[in-house]
Amino acid sequence: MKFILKFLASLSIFFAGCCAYAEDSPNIVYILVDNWGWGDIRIQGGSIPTPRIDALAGEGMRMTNFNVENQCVPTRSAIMTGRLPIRSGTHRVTYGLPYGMAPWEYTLPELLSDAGYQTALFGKWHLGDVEGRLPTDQGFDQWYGIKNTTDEAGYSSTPQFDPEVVPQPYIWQGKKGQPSTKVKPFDLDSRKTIDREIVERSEAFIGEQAKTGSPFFLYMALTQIHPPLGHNPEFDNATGTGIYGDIITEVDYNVGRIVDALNNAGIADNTILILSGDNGAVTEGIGGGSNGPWRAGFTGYEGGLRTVGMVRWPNKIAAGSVSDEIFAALDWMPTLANLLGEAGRIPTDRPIDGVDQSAFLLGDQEKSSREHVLVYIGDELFAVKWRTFKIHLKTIESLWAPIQTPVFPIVYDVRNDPGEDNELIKESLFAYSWVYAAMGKVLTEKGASMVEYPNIKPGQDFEGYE
Ligand SMILES: [Ca+2]
Ligand SMILES: [Ca+2]
Repeated sequence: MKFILKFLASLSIFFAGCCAYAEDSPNIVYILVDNWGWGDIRIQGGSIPTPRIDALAGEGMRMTNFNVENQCVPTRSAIMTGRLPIRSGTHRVTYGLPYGMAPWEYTLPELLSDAGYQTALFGKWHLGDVEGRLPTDQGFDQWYGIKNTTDEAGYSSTPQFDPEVVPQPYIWQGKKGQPSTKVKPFDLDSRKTIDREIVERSEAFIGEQAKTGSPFFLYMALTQIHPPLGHNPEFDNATGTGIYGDIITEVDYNVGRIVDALNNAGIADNTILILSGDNGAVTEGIGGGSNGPWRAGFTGYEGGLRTVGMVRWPNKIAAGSVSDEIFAALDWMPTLANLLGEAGRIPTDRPIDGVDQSAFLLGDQEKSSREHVLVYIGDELFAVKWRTFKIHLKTIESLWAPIQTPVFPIVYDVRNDPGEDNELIKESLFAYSWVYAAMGKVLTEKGASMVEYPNIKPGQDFEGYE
């Protein structure tokens, strides 16, 4: 009897410590589409039909002012950590140099694992390519996909490629506690089918987890629409508009398959489903890609930071809602932790730049909890978005253009001037210069925080602040 009581007591401690919210814990599915422009979906003016994505948008909140970082790496680290990428040394894409998140960073999948979730990444990681910095070192129970950029699929197609200098890129897989292993070369052939493999693995994971009943986090990071352009042969000439239309059609189909998988498993109502891009569309040289009304992708203009963003949580987040409030990729980590009742797990020994948007998503608060976005390109601060204004300290017109620095920062009202061409400082003869002071407050606060907590350098072995 004594033994049984002791056993029961230890069980209750186990449940209290590990899975206090397990019964009500919603699953989380994050579908990330690469290089997706704000205007690449029909419901936001896209030229290619995207019926599944448009329908999904109608079942939750569509965010028309969803802001990401400027490139693949920083947006992914922002989602994972809730921290400005400049702080974690993940502010730009690098090739062949040490990079990625230090193991010390506390990631969303680590937080969810600690809260009793099963976690999986299928797709592109791009946050570190050495043992110790792989997905299974940063909170994922399992992964399948590519360590670095999708650009690597093109390496072996260049005639001078030398695998003695740069190893042939591979598709990898791994489980927590074990070294990741090679699956097959990542080249122009496997590039065409990797997204289908990502979707099939995601479907299987959803089905298995639904049966076990334990909550899960699925991070499905598609490789589309990133160059080199290639798609599943099933979508050859899907729209008659060229390869970009075929790829958009494939993305819409793949999103639809995940929506169906959640429905078929009977868990759609208990799943927070997030769909977003990671930076704006490439519009030059690839025959497609639309940033909608926003100016110039991969720059400090709105086309470089505003992308597709939507979230569905049936009966919790109002279906069919559309919001132009500022929301950032940085906000997901603290927001999800709060929605789950796990805010106590958010680290307090480091700055977290994401804000809790749970009240805003649940409709308890009309306004977003965020008023500004810092726009970095690499390690340089290009602009600050504040309320409806955008203040440019530096500008570039495209990824390949030179950087220009105005004497007085350029100010636009992006709500009334989405194309950012009506410069308010000159037009108003400095009447709008008070907006500089609003920016100054934000920058003073962030600057002080970066003095107290110095930014981690790319690839640095970092073990914590004193
Ligand atoms: Ca990208
Ligand atoms: Ca970690």
